[in-house]
Amino acid sequence: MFENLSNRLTSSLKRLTGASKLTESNIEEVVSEVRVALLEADVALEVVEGFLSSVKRRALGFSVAEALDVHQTFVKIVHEELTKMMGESQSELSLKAKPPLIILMAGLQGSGKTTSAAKLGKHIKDKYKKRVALASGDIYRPAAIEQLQILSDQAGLEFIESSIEQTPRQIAEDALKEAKGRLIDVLLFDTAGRQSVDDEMMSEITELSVVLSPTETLFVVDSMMGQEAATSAKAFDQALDLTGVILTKTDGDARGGAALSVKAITGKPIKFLGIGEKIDALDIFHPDRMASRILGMGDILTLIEEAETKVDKEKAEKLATKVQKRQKFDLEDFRDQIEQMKNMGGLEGILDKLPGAANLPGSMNSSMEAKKFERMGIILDSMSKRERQFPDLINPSRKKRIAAGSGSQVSEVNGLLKQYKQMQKMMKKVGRKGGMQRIASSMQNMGGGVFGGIPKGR
Ligand SMILES: Nc1nc2c(ncn2[C@@H]2O[C@H](COP(=O)(O)OP(=O)(O)O)[C@@H](O)[C@H]2O)c(=O)[nH]1
Ligand SMILES: [Mg+2]
Repeated sequence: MFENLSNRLTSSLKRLTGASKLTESNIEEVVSEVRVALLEADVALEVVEGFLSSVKRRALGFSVAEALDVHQTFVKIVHEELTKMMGESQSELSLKAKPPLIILMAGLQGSGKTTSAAKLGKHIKDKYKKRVALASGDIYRPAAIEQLQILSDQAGLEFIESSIEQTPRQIAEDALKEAKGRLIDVLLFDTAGRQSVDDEMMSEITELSVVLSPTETLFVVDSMMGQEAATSAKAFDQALDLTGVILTKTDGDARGGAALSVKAITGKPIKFLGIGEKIDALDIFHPDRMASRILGMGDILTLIEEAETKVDKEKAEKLATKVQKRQKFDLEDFRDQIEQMKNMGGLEGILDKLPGAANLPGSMNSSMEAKKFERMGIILDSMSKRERQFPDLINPSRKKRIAAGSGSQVSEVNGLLKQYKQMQKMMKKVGRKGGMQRIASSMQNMGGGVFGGIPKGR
């Protein structure tokens, strides 16, 4: 998300590099470029104007002495105002109510309600160690209930059955009873959507809201709708009193207008981002970190958290200790490393959060990268354990056998061994440094040339 905006903003702000002070005219010049950038990102006009007038007011208030580095000062102001625009602090779910606590999912058809219900359920189960159940009140869309059941199984959640013979109201009443009986902590209730906001849908979901009296009512909306997303959220909010928004499909949205408009227009915070189709493709929305990402500073904090939750910590620690002791880094370790990278969602998920990610060439094909890891795994599996422990054993005839066994070419086996050697060298170098640095650098190494263009921090 935000690639275009990020590029535009960083280049506009660079205009101030080297300026000796903030004046009405240089501020105006940058502000008018920022305005165009935001409008192109499809941020609502009223939001853009509000934002720019705060930025201008604050920038003009800086005296020369305070604004030692004009460019940095201005970036700081923009960062703070962007953060404010998206909701200031991160608003977690409130899970304190008496169980079963209800979360109601609302939104238009195809926005990602069903997918997000399962993602969110998994998040709550993993992070808060709660007993989570899913139930579906979507009796209109064919197989909507089955879809939720399948996702529920995938996520390892409980599922409360329902049937299209029932009314949504009956389903809600039954689900509530069943959740109590099964000692469920959190019940996520999925609902039907329509193509556009209409009275029937509104009265149905309002009725469900009365029956369920949810603690959280989350509006699920497709980020591709741009500022329209904020307008539809506002319509739902008037009927339902939303507690927050889940912005989906941000992985395919290069503009980001929705993320920037929702809070300002509805007053309701974005709580989560859908970042892909997979069950764990859900990010907690942090306005300040998002502002950093927009300004090309990268979102290292989220990256670290992901590394912490998704990488097998014990294995990572073991690996670090091993390398630290100047023992060896063999192909077994290399295989673990590749496995861990796959868990982190491959390069796609990582790249997006690194500083300067937006400046990467568009040709970066991350699904190709993911396939590359798959293939590397297969080649490594075709080696014997002994060969992985003692890579020097791998002579030309063994290479041929490994290539044949994994359905690859000898050149691919050579390529893998070369990458392993590079990684080994690098592991030795960074072995003593902190965990994150180690992970980040190993990833850079894995990506080979791909990462070459990323400027390191700022
Ligand atoms: N790429 C991507 N696809 C998503 C995301 N969230 C949902 N989808 C896809 O959007 C489609 C509609 O999702 P669904 O949950 O059925 O929407 P619903 O009609 O609101 O229940 C499905 O194909 C999902 O896989 C996301 O964050 N990223
Ligand atoms: Mg659905």
